[in-house]
Amino acid sequence: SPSLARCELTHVAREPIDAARAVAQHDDYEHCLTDLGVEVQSLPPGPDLPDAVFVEDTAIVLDELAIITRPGAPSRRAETATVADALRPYRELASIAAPGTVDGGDVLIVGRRVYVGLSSRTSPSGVEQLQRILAPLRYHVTPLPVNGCLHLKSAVTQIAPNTLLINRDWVDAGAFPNMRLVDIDPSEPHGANALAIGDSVVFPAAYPRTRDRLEELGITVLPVDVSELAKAEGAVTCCCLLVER
Ligand code: CIR
Repeated sequence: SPSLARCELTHVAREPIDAARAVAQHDDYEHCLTDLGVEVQSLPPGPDLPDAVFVEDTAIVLDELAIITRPGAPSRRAETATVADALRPYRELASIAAPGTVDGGDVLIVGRRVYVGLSSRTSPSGVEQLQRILAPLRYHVTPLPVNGCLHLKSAVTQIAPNTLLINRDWVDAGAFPNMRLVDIDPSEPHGANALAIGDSVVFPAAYPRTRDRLEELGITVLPVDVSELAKAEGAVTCCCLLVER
């Protein structure tokens, strides 16, 4: 959105955002996905929806269906209509109803397990609705407290089979007893948000020390400069919804 500079902010201080630079960075991000063999379908900019670029928060896409969320920030609720239209050709749609709220950034799917962050954006009613929608599909929904960051996926994301990248200050590592955990470098607290596509991981260029840790494990890391989007409290998972076909 050309109004990105008016985005919601919760845990980071407002800094000037260069909208043109943000657009250029987003273009590079799209090219990175295209190079990985992803077919990118871009949605039109939302002039009055400052946070519209963060499409991840508006839907949860599973093999069986997509769930249109009800974002926790009222300023973001109108974002869902365009995303629902875009997903309808690919998935049956379910949705989260008032008063529940869910931001997709709070939803981490690992196999049949769906971890849901109880952040300032996602409410217990939203979690219950997810449980009701997903239990018949044999997904197990686990709510988790998150502290100090915007979303669960600010604190933990999947980077390889059975492997999570985590900032233990923001989420309890004990919630993932059977997974291999890779810690972010302590100097890069926002470094836990990585976007795994196939065998590669799209990752912010701003976190080289955490990147080194991933590469030491043999993971292919594709760095992208998302500095302007980071000023809007976004990172790499939040700018796309992955739909497997
Ligand atoms: C917000 O506060 O909603 C946006 N400024 C940032 C959302 C980032 N979303 C995400 O990481 N899933």
